Amino acid sequence: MSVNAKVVIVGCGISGIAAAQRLVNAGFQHVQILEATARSGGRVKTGTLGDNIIEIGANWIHGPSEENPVFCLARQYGLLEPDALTPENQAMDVEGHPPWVPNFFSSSGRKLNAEDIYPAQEMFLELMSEGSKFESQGGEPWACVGDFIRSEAEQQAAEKWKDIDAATRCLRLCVISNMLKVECCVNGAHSMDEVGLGAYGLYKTLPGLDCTFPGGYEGLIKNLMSELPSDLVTYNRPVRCVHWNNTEKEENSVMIECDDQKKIATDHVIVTVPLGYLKKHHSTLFSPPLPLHKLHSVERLGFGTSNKIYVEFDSPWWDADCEVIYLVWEDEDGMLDQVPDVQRSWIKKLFGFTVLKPSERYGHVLCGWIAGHESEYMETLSEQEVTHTMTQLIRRFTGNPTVTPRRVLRSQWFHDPWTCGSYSYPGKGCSAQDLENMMEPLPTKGSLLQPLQVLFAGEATHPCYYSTVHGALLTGWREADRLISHYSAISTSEPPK
Ligand code: 6YU
Repeated sequence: MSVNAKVVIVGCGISGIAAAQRLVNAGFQHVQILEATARSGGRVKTGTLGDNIIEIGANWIHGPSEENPVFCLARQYGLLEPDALTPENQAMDVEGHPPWVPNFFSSSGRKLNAEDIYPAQEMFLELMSEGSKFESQGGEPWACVGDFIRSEAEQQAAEKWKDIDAATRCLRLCVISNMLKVECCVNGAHSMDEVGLGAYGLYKTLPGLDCTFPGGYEGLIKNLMSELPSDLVTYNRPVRCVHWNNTEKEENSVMIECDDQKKIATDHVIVTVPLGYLKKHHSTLFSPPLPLHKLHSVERLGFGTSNKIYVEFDSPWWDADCEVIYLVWEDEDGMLDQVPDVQRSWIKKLFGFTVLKPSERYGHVLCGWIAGHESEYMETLSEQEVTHTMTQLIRRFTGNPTVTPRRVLRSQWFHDPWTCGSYSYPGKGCSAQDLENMMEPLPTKGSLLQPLQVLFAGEATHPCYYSTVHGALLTGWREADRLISHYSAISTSEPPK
């Protein structure tokens, strides 16, 4: 098939690249990507800390197994380590919670005994799994995951832990606060009080123990880009407005207006901008504006911030087999995942660290995780202030007043003007219909206008793999396939010449 229709793709993240790849391979002759920044990859972004390769954006392949297209591509390009390729690794079903070896430290400078903590962790994970089953019931009687967890945990703690000493019970409830902060990072939400319980179960996990790219996630982007024509992407070309239902010019129904005033006429546009950007700029990005039902879904879906703070040390203060470090604040009651005074105590939102492995490759590097408004505030501080606060934090939790990081580096996704946060989650009152609305092309079905003028891809448009790289990639393929089917239907219905 050779298709002459013009397609413009807005955004050169994984979804935009995937859409372009599929269209070019199907014979579309006029495909163009307009990217606001100077690089491809969007939220797949690899950087360095000293000599180490680190991920500023996406970290893992979630569920690396046959059904995951990111895994299959990474394997095809030879980007993964042998461990990740084994059938055993692919078969492990951990439901999004990898069984990492933990170390627990407390705000009084003690290393906690894991046995004291496990009952709280176990209870929390059971509740989270229960929470994901509310899908069809609208979440009643709880609107959000936070309320559900608190209410159930309080009741269960009163029953199950009634015979244990008050200090251990109190500590376990502090562990629940810590676990809620972990979930804020996993979900990219400010608080689990903002994550809707009714739609929480929409997210689906794939089998396979999460794995990383030893050479960096961007290796995937580079390989995909090398298969596309080199002039397909125009960098540093932000799109200001998509004029659809364009009546000024007869041939093309869409006119793309760029920040530099350049205008590009096209038949179709695939918009892949992040939901955070869409929330902020939808009123100027589309003319005519988005239909109300679509707009309401853009508003109902959540898009928060989850940031990383990498910290490198000369020597480890954690166990050799440790894969994740949890920092438990002992003065927190009420199972809260938000700090009362963001400016003074933002650091209390950092749940802890994942350990970069193997140490032979990375040395002693930790990745700290912090979500929410606290994380957005952290972005406004100077590097020295962040380093100082991290140093104080680690000294306090280890009880070692001399431990000093060698280097610190943090991400700043909220202040990235083309992303405005990290990834999407189902907000309160959200349902599967909102994700359907997100992916619905314009003009909507039933209209007599030129069909498929504006199509929507990007992680926040996937019905069950939102917030992930594989979800984003699949949405790019989905929208390309929509156009491919459209043109194959036209070509088969044309009378023979
Ligand atoms: C994953 C992971 N991961 C950590 C962090 C982040 C994300 N994700 P893009 O934004 O890439 O592209 C859009 C482009 O558009 C971009 O280049 C812009 O510059 C451009 N643009 C914008 N405006 C424009 C304009 N006006 N004109 C022109 N261009 C414009 N995913 O699989 N594994 O470990 C993580 C993580 C810190 C920030 C992640 C992870 C999310 C992915 O990175 C993300 O989904 C995709 O890269 C998005 O691709 P895209 O093409 O859609 O947009 C149980 C349960 C609960 C549910 N959640 C559980 C899942 C957990 C998700 N975990 C993520 C965790 C981490 C650590």
